[in-house]
This record gives sequence, C-alpha cells and structure tokens, in this order.
Amino acid sequence: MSPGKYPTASRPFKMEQEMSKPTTGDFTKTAGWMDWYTDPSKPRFQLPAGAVDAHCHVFGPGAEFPYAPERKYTPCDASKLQLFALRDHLGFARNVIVQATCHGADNRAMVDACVSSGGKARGVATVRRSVTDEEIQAMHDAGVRGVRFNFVKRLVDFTPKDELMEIAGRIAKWGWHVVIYFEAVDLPELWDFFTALPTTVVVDHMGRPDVSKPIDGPEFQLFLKFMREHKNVWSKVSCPERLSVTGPKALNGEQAAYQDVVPFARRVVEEFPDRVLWGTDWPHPNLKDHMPDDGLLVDFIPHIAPTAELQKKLLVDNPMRLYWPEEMA
Ligand code: 0GY
Repeated sequence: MSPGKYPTASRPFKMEQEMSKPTTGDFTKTAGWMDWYTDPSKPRFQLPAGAVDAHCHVFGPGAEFPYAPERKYTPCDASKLQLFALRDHLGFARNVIVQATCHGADNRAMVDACVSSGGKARGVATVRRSVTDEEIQAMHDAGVRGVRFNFVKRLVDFTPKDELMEIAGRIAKWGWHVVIYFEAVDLPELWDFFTALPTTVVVDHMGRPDVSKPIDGPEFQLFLKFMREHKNVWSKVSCPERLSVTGPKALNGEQAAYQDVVPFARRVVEEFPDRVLWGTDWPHPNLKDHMPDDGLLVDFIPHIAPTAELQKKLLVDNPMRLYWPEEMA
C-alpha cells in the first residue's frame, strides 16, 4: 500500500476499514468468524498522554502475509494500517503487537507492522528452536522485545518445554521477556516451568480466570500467589470481553461493561501496580458471542484502575519500562 493511503485526520478510521474489511486474500475465514468492530466510538475516558496499547495483533493481509499452514483458525484481515488508525482514533500513542497463532512462527506481518510504525510499535514474536541468532538480532532491530509461549490447546500444538526453556535462555541475552498464555486450570501443572523461566514473564489476560468462581477461591489465589512470590511476573489485565460471563457487553454505549471481571482485574492492578499492562486485544480473535466496541473497552479501564496514578502506571510507565526502556532513562 502506498504511503498516500496511510490514515490521516482527513481520512478517518471508518473509511480505512471499509477499504479492506472483506478481504482474506485467497483464504476462507473460519466458519462463524466474527470480524472486528467497524465503527468504534470515541472513548469517554481520556487516556493519559503516551498511553500504550500493550496487547494487539495484525492479521495478514492474507494476500501479502499468508496465514500459516498449521493455524487453528483463519481470520479476516486486520492490517497494520487499520491498527494504526485504531490507535489514533482511541488516543493511544503506541502499540505492542503480539504475534498471533494464525501466523505460526512466521513473524513477517508483525515485524513489518513494527518497522512501518515509525517507532510507535514494538513486537512479541513466536520462534522455534531453529531460529538463528542473526534472525533474533534482525527482529530486535525491527522492534521485537519478547517471545510468546502459548499453552492454550485450541490455539496451538504442544511445544516441548525443553525447547521453550532453551529459547527463553537464548532470547534473555537480548533483554527480551517471555509472554505466556494459558488457562487458569492449567497453572498448577505449568507452575514449575513458569517459575524457572530466566526472564521477565508477562501473563496474558490474568491467566484467564473463571470469573464465575470466587475471587478468594483457590484458583485465582494461586494466580495471585504466582505474582506475589515471583517479582519477575507481570500480568496483562486485558480481555474482559473474553472472560466475562454476565456482561453487560461493551456495545451500544454501555459504560459499565463486564462487571464480573472488574474485581479480578482491579485486585491485580491494586496489588501489583508496577507490573500490569493493558491492551485492546484488537482484532479480537476467536470471539464467539459478540465483538466489542473498542472505544467502550477503553472506557472499562477506569473501573479497574480507578486513580490517575494507577492509570499512568498501567498505560504509560509500565509498558514504557518494558518495551521502550531507552526512553525512560
Ligand atoms: C488473544 C487471544 C486469543 C488468540 C490468540 O494468537 C492468538 O491466536 O492470542 C484467543 O483465541 O483466546 O490474546 O488474542
């Protein structure tokens, strides 16, 4: 796409989406796939200056960056330009783009987005044991600062833990961290592996708690213990739309969405204010029930981080420290 097609104030978000919304290249979307929300509202919550959307993805476009043969789903395209337009529309300054499993260990779409962002995006990659030091260095130069280990069975095939530990040991030399994605019921089995990781460890979506269970019950308490006893463990307090059982949904102007998730996320933010991150999770892969209005997702933030001080740590200081430390000196 030519530079003239980059989103600008006079070429707003909605038009960018309409330009490419139906595309998947030669791919056919997974049956029932929910496309990202096409007309997000302007958040009422004013993000602090320099806020980072620390968990989002790009998908393809499939015609340019084909989806991986081993993928478990085929999404609609969600390009870097559409992501950057959403960033500006919501009021974020920067993005952290996490490699999505539909691209396997082919990081080209994510790396291309980081390089095209003019320094406003950093990335988290998926790599295999076969990755070379030269490839790690090239990704580092492009803005990659971590790898993701995924233990969610519907998303990936199992990678042996010794391979993952070897990768963690290697990427530590670049100052990278490890992002882990797992479901709450699997934490006991994964505990020894997670607590042996030699880097900063960032948990996606609070380890996916079952929010219909008590916050003081054994499952969520184990997660809090994980963070309490291991100061290298951080958490994204993201994805209420995935975790919520009772809603209400972030749609139709709802200002008090996903109330059942609030106590869980707020507990993590208040107990570990210097080790939390937040992200939109745009373009929201694999949702089955509804696609949230991203503007209303931003309006969820003050429910879980109720003070300006907590908001600044969550949205600016913490992600900057992890992804742009050179600017924090
Ligand atoms: C998320 C959640 C999911 C998917 C992925 O990489 C992915 O495919 O992360 C999910 O389906 O729960 O964080 O985007």
